[in-house]
Amino acid sequence: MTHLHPAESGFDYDGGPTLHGRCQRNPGTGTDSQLRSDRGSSSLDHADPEIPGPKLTKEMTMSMTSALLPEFDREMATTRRLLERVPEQDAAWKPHDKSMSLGQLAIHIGHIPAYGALALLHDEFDAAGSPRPQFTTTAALVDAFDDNVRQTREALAAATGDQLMQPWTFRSGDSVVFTMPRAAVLRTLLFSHIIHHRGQLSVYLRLRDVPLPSIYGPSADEQ
Ligand code: NI
Repeated sequence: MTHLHPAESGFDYDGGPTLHGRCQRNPGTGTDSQLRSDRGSSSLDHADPEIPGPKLTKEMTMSMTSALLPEFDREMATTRRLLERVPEQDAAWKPHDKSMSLGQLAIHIGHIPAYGALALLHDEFDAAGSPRPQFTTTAALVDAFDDNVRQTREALAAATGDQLMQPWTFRSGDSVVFTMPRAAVLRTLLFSHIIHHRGQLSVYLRLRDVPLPSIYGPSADEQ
């Protein structure tokens, strides 16, 4: 069953992003190693007139990434604690006919971290024809999540102010779903998105009698 986001122009962006999918590489950012080597010489003291928003000084950029990284690490660690408890035998279970199955929800959460690297290293992402990964095992789910987290953390640690303020587009073929500065994409498509679905997952797990870890505070099962 397809998981839709009607608020986003009826477009489903839950197909599961892949870092090697149908996205446009940002010619200005180059490879990961180029990103790191270019960082010191990246021009942060002048703004591209086509880029909206304030100029970012090097200090402002560092404060943005130094604020985002601890949040990223904490949220991903919490999310992982829920994903590793997904009971494989209940993968097809769903709380309502209109709901995603537990397996679909878990695999979607496992892929959301990939949006960070996609947002930072590419100009846009085209979800049309993007492969939809299927739940197989909990171990494979956690492995995919770890890989996506690692790649996004690397990109985030190397991010420059220019990158964070550049516009980024999510499209489905010819249809543009949204265009926002990369910093806003990280906030919505990565952080808010995964926290939203993690909340769903916590309810699914409770309904399957799986003991819950603490999330923002102690659960009924763990302090
Ligand atoms: Ni979603």
